[in-house]
Amino acid sequence: MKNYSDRDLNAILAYFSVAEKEYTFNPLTDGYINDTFLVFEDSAPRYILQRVNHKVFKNISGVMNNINHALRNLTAPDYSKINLVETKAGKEYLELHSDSSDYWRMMTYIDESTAHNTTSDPKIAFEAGRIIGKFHLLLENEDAENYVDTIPRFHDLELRKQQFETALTTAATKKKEVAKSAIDFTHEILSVLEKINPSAQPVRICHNDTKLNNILFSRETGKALCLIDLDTLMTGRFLFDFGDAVRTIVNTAPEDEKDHSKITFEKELFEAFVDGLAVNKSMFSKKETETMPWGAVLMPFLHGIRALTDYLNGNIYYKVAYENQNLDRCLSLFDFTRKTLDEMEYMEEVVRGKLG
Ligand code: GN1
Ligand code: MG
Repeated sequence: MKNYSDRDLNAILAYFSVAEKEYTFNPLTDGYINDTFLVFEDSAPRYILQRVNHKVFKNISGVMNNINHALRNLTAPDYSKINLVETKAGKEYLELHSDSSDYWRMMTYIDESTAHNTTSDPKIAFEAGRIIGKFHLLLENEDAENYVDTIPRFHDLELRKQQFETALTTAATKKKEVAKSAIDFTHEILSVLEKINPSAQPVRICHNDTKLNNILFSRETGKALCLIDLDTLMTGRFLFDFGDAVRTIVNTAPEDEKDHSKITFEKELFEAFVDGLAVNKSMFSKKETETMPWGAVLMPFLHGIRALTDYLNGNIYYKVAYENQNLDRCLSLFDFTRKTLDEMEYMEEVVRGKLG
């Protein structure tokens, strides 16, 4: 990411409706797409400031429209509300044009909150399930017409397959050799997953990136508070949110773990997560509970094929810290895909028992 000084960032903040003073900033570097900063006022964290990646999110007003619509509903005694901070001109985001176009937005920070990249604690897995269910319950009656498809076909396997195949035709032979096992695995799993048809599932307003570290928890009580990173909030199918949660909660290793012996499918965490979902189980239709476990295979695979495609394309989509990071992420995601596929029957039984 570009290096921003506190002075640069204070100049950005001056466009927003906040008290004019000297703020300090901490970059949050876990995301792969946007540039994110925690904003401190008198040494206390107060806001999140983000520069939105315009190459990925081409329709920023669509993204902000979706967030705005959802935030009106995403509030309850057991769901913390996030507020957008408007610009002084009364807009939800700031558009700056110099050498390139820059888009910035700001929101309130939830006090005394924390996030986890991974967990081995079933209480955290339960809370994650509970808050994801709550998020869906709060958005259940939303009119899909009000939401813009900001990244069309985001979790569409057919699209990701086409992009992968295009990348194969242009990638250097050397790269294809290095990635051979990943390429072979892709062909193998595509033939398995082509049988599932998410479009037959009911449409819901989904978060579409329900990684564990997109959930805020209270430092004090350990309860889940709300979901953050609402950029990909748009229509989807519940199995997407189920699968992204499983891949980051049930596996105790980070998503780019190179030592695959550390990548595990932890049944205790899976069951705790599904118990958390069961708090709002009346929301799920039979059709959804039947195919939900496939989400746990589909999502790590989709992220894996996307990372592989980006590796073959020369790392043009995700931020990478080193040349082969996308390939390492892909191999790790594929390893977990294999592990969830091995647990399909088990997952079906648990989901049927707890949500059916
Ligand atoms: C990207 O930047 P971040 O972490 O919010 C990606 C997600 C992936 C994630 C990591 C718009 O999200 O789909 O889950 O990396 N978001 C987009 O795997 O591509
Ligand atoms: Mg995201």
